[in-house]
Amino acid sequence: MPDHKDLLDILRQTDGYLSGEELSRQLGVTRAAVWKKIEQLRQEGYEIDSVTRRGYRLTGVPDSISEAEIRANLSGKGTFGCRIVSLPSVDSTNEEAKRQGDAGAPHGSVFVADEQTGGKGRLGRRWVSAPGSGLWFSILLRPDVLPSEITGITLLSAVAVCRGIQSLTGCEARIKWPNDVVIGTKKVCGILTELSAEMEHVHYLIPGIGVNTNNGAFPPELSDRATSLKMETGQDIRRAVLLGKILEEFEELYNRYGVSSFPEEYRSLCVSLGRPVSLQRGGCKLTGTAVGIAPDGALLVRTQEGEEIAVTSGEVVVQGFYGEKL
Ligand code: BT5
Repeated sequence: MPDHKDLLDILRQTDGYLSGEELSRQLGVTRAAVWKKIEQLRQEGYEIDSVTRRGYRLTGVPDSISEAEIRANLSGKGTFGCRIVSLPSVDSTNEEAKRQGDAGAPHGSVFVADEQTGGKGRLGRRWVSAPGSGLWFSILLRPDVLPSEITGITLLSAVAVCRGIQSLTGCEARIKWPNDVVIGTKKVCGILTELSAEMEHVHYLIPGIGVNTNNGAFPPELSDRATSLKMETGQDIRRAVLLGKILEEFEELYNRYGVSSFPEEYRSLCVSLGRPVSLQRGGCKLTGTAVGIAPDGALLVRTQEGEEIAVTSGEVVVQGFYGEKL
């Protein structure tokens, strides 16, 4: 039997038609075996044109997140994606990354799923992850740092997502501090970073990234605040291509900044800066203006009373976004 991936690779690398005979020669198998694999690929959604006496030609690729499709779209040096685990359904790709992280999976492993039955946001919130509608993935990192030194990773991941979206779709994705990627005033992506550590040592770190790609609609409670790349561009998005672009950007940024710092670009992409904001602190509501991002990633807010405070966690409402009031 020819390897599925080998056949697909040959078809991908060929512009015109390739005869069954040529394929069977290159793969070292019978023409009947080639035909069987072609049928299998068609069933997986690949469009393969066949013309008598000319042979086969790849004319369409499905929105598949199979390992083969993801590998075909990886362009980085190979650390991120050294191991790819692609699942049809999982509770949460972060949970899968933790399970495999505990079992020794290497730095740079990527876990991706078509559907999450228990997709998670921060603080126990739910992340809507319907089958096929988005790119849900987690990256396992094993940096040699203290738990206090990982303050840059969520911010760096957000920049990688913005760059990946921009390069694939041309959409100007921006960041709502700390972990939301937005297009216009709606959320297209959320990031949840989780950690396994002792006081003196990080075992592993998992940025989990969810990008809405092909959703046509959202549940009513999200319709004011959520959007998808398809809703913004009108185009069908191939998740494997988007994943390849995000991982390429992630690799470049990670090699430069590690987990403790983040690119200056974060500040120029951050829509929270310069806008009126409100937040809860010590049981009270504070309003003010977001004026900066500290080196440790905290949001600096000048309150109405003129005091400057550093916000390290929690929800910050930004005027004009998600249909929320200050
Ligand atoms: C986040 O939390 O935004 C982090 C989301 C991380 C999801 C990824 S997917 C891969 C990996 N595996 C996981 O299980 N999680 C990660 P937070 O800032 O707490 O925002 C959660 C809020 O966003 C919810 O309370 C909803 O209001 C909203 N929300 C839920 N699903 C959404 C969606 N698909 N698109 C936009 N907004 C959504």
